[in-house]
Amino acid sequence: MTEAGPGSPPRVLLVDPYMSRSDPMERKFVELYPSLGLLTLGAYLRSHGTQVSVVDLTFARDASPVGRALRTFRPHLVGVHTKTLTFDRAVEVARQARAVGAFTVAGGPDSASRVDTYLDSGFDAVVPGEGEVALTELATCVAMGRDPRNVAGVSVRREGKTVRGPHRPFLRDLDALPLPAWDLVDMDRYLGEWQKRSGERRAAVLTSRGCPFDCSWCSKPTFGRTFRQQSPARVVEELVALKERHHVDYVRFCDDVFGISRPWIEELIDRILASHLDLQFECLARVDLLKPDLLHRLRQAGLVRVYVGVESGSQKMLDLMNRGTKLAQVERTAEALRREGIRQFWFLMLGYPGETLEDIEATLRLFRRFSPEEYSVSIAVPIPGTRFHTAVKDRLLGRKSAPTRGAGGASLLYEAAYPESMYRWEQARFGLEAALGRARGRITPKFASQVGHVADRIHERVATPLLTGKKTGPSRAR
Ligand code: B12
Ligand code: SF4
Repeated sequence: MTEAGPGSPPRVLLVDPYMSRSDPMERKFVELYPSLGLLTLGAYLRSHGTQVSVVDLTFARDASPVGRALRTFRPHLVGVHTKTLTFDRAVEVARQARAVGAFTVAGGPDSASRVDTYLDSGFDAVVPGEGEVALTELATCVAMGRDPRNVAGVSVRREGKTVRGPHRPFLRDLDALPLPAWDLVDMDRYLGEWQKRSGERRAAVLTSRGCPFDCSWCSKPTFGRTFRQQSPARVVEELVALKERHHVDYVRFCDDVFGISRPWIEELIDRILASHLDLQFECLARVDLLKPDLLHRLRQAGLVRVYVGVESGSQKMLDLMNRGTKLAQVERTAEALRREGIRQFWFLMLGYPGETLEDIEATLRLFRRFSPEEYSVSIAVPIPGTRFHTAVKDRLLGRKSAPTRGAGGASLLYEAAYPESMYRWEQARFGLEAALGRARGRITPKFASQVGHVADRIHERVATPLLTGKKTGPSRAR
């Protein structure tokens, strides 16, 4: 292991193994931002006297920058950010790092939900929760040559068994975290890519950690059901820094749910307006929180696009998912968004247990009625650790999850009410509805109605009997 002398600071190399070039679908669909987890870890480590370098493979042609950094920076510890999609590359980075004597640590959503797999695959340790303090302590411990097994929040292997360090409490005060270390990655490259794609210089900002809601299919391995947020003043400080240092003019708020507290969001709006930042922004929010008067104020502050988890047009399904939202709230929000001219991106889900073809029809009707500008309709993925997974674990099909969001790509992973081909067909029907919605103004309403009518007949008379062996009820009114 590379030893640190007394007084010489630990050297930590952080790696994001995500490579946007490796998959053409990814390049098309994934919006590129540097990992906020790594930028915050980097900033925190530095503020505690650690030397930090980051290898971000997002734009790399191959993984050779890792080897170069190992040779020139000679880290004591190599920390790898993990997502399911990048598992193989993460393991390869760990192999290279261990070969030069560095201690290897995995952190981030994938390793948080399968600690043993990462330890089995050659990592020396996993930090399954919040990383800032745990990694800082671990780096010092490793650089001093001490045994890391007692560092809180760290899991290691001893004699073939996983040893979990003591429990590490979550950070209480997110305002105490330094600003993300944007200088550790190639921000100009990210912003330049955005400028080419959309004309804006876009950056990601996180104002809170965790989510207090409890949807049955949602996996929250890192922050669980905790909820902590920065003060509105601290958020604006970050926005100002992005504007001044990187000329950012568009922000994606990456919170699981943006603006959970009404007084908080009102204060943030006041501060954004008072600081004359002239930024546009987008966020992900819940229909029960997006009241029309709030949306009006958010638009004045710069909100131009919202991701909303509509999920289903059937109240029965929303209740089964423990979503905690009402169809009336979906309708109210969709109308208000349209009135305000804010783009809406709907997340919809098919195949959740209990869903019938009638429920899918209800979702399609809702979709047709509001015609959101953007949408994704995915097949429900039972993620280990969720109530949904527990409910279907005897019916799992033994396939691997495809962890993409892209074109609703994930396969059917459990024995649902209908075969996967039926859900694929339903996805195609949403695609047709979306295309008809987009063509509005260019084709006559009569033509759109005729096309829809033909598609409905095919659905009722051909597709449903063929794919499910069942007949559907009477056709829907268009
Ligand atoms: C914002 C976001 C995005 C943004 C920005 C991504 C980015 N570059 O960071 C966009 C929209 C681009 C995106 C894309 C994707 N995302 Co995303 N995304 C999120 C989201 C909502 C927040 C991530 C975030 O910033 N968190 C805040 C930071 C502070 O937390 P963190 O990253 O977890 O880091 C902390 C700890 O995990 C730990 N930690 C993290 N890394 C490391 C490393 C070490 C060594 C250590 C010790 C600790 C440590 O310490 C950090 C600080 O406490 C999460 C959901 C969530 N709540 O986490 C999903 C999530 C991370 N995304 C997910 C997925 C699947 C994707 C995509 C693969 C989807 C796709 N194909 O279209 C792509 C991959 C793109 C990429 N560059 O990696 C999944 C990952 C699931 C999995 N097991 O892999 C998540 C968990 C959502 C979900 N539940 O499905 N995403
Ligand atoms: S789906 Fe969204 S609102 Fe529901 S628990 Fe997960 S993060 Fe929270």
